Amino acid sequence: MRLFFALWPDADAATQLAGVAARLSLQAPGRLVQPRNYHVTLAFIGEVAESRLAVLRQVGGSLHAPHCTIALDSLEFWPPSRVVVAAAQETPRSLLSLWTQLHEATGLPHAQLRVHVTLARKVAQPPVLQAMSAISWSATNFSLVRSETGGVESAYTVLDTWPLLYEP
Ligand code: 2AM
Repeated sequence: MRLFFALWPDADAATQLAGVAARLSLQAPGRLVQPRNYHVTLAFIGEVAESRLAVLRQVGGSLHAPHCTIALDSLEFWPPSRVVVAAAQETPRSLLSLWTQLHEATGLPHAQLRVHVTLARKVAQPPVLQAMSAISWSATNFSLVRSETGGVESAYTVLDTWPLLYEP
């Protein structure tokens, strides 16, 4: 099974992101991601045996980070992965802490965290991108998610969700 840890924007932020995506003029084979699939990947685990699931659930449940506001404020084309993303120019400290904990606990290499939501995939030609106003939401939980590829778009199933701590 193919797994990753991620967080989902709330409904209002997803609607605003869909509005930004709708204004992209993409050429084939570029295609928009369905708004219900918008997410911020925290750690991509990849293909693992089902027997590893229990360990990953334990990892998720053992982590502690405060909740935070995510502000996506930069529309970007990333040629290597052929995606258009709404990215955050500033990474919330608590998300960086969660990302670091996740990578240490799972033994994943520490690349660099660039908080983003992918809005379009298979984008071959650099699209004209407008500046975007910040789209923010309060991230209060994160999830372990199963990804099933094979359809036009991956199907995601949330397997478990854990809270980010409220610290007034
Ligand atoms: P994304 O976060 O930039 O959109 C589930 O497949 C999610 O994990 C996708 O959203 C995807 O990119 C991210 N992902 C897929 N393959 C990856 C890889 N090899 N390394 C890092 N992230 C990956």
